[in-house]
Amino acid sequence: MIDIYPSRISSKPTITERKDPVVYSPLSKSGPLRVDQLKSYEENGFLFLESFFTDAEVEMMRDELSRVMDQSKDSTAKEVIREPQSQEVRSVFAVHNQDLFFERLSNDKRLVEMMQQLLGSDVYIHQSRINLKSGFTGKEFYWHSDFETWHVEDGMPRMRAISCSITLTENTPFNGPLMLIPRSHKRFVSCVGETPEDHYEKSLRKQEYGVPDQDSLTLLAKQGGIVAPTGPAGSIILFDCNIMHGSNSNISPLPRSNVFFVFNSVENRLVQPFSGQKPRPEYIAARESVLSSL
Ligand code: 6CS
Ligand code: FE
Repeated sequence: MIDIYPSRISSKPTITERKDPVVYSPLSKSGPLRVDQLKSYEENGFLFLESFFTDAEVEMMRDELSRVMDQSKDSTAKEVIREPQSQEVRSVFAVHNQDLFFERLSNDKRLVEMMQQLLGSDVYIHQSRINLKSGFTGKEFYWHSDFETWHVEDGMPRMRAISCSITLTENTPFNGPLMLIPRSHKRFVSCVGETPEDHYEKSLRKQEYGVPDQDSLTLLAKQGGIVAPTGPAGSIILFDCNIMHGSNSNISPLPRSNVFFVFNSVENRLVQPFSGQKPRPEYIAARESVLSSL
């Protein structure tokens, strides 16, 4: 397969145009999202749906979150990722496979139908994770495009996947909310540096390869600005797989947690990683357990 989004190959970074649609269904096709929402998603690369879930649903999600957290604290499971310089839990991967509640949530009809509308096909979960950013000690996620990693390390062929981040705590300007560069999803920033073997063992704690250069980030931010949607727990941020995003450390006393489901089109299943290296494990990038969510 020809690599139309080469990255980590050249010694110089480049910015090229996106070669894929953003919204795959015609705007006239009915679905849960309104035409103005589809247009805004297409233009900016994300949608913020404030208070999407009810208070009762949020309450349940929080209980489940505490349960998963308690289980993870002393766990040696590979799905549990710890902070770079401490033993605090940073992320728990594949929650949709290990936990019935999160499995059901990942199949929530309201979510799945929005994804099918945006991606113009049936969908499946490519990756899921809970991210925890404790008050005072939760660490940052540096700027990145998820697609850059999923393409190079997982063999995701095209930009036809969406992250759905459900906030489990209030997101304020102070507790390290997700920051996005609007419109950056229409450009592909190829990164410099070869991918080390088993890169994920480090990168999920702190990413050092597949990191965009400062000139490209400056240009994208100059053109699109930076936004950080804030709002109550139970809100959703849908964002394109190629949008540039990141988040700051959390030195506020308030924790910030969210659960992420990445939906990929069934027409965009993983092939061999474009780095030529061995694929990352199933709990980070689903290639075998690809079930239709219908
Ligand atoms: O490597 C990955 O797949 C993950 N890493 C980051 C920083 N974001 C997306 C994804 O969850
Ligand atoms: Fe990311």
